[in-house]
Amino acid sequence: MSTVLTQITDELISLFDSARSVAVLTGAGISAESGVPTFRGGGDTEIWTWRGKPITELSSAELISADPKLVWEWFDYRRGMLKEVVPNAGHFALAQWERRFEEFTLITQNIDDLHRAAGSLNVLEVHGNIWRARCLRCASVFEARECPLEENPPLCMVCGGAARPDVVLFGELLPEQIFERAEEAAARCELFFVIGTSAVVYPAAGLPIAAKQAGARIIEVNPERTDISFFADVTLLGKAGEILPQFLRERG
Ligand code: BV8
Ligand code: ZN
Repeated sequence: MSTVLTQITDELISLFDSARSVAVLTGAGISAESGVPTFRGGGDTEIWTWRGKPITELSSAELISADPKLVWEWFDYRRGMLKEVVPNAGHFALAQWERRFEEFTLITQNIDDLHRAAGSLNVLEVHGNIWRARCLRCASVFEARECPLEENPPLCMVCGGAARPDVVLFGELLPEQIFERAEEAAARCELFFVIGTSAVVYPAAGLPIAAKQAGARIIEVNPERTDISFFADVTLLGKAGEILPQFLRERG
């Protein structure tokens, strides 16, 4: 049965201090305090829609084959929103955590590049990155930072072929090696933090379950309970930007 807390306890701090191997899974919630809209603003409110289409349709394998131009317009709209945002205290805390543990793996579902911008190095982007494009002909991956897009679709720098966003769409497989490393980290860690995710999108949402089965303690950070709260060891009800830095506070 999960312990629900609204602030960190000394017991949690000593668990944190004595850990050797830590893994973290983040979702849209960690970028909320940077002004990035989440997909489900929490609870079961309406899923994010654009031009009347839900994200599960806009970011789908079906639509990229049917109308790649519209998919690029959708991602260019989101790139426009991301252009001005900067990481928040939650992102910066995790960048500091990385230097604290013998073994630390940051697994993110976010495509917003904010963990890297905050200085995190070992980041597994299981759903890709919105600032990269991948060629449909030669599969080259390249940075595509111009926003708005100069041409739709952007053309491959290697072969001139049409490119697509280097993100994982619904109905598409995750990058194999990256997800394998995420599964390994979940199976090896002593502490598995689940931060700012509703944990409904698979297979990423299966990682906390795998970690629990491998004996890890599950610590959730979210202003709301989620689908994993029932098996988390601790649920810290609050905002990532306010809670995560507390783990680094001066020890008495
Ligand atoms: C696949 C990139 C094989 C693009 C994304 C098993 C069961 C059911 C369905 C499936 C299943 N297996 C596969 C599926 C289908 C599907 C799926 O899971 N569907 C869901 C909707 C049920 N999965 C897939 O399609 C995956 N591929 O399985 O391939 C296959 C192939 C063919 C057919 C079948 C299977 C691919 C999934 C990846 C899709 N791409 N992103 C883009 O961004 O547009 S997913 C995208 O949505 C995000 O990356 C993320 O993963 C998800 C959104 O979730 P969250 O990040 O958690 O955001 P959300 O808004 O929901 O929650 C935010 C939370 O933060 C809330 O709890 C809130 O309270 C909290 N919060 C708010 N403020 C704060 C905060 N927390 C802390 N601090 C705050 N300040
Ligand atoms: Zn190419």
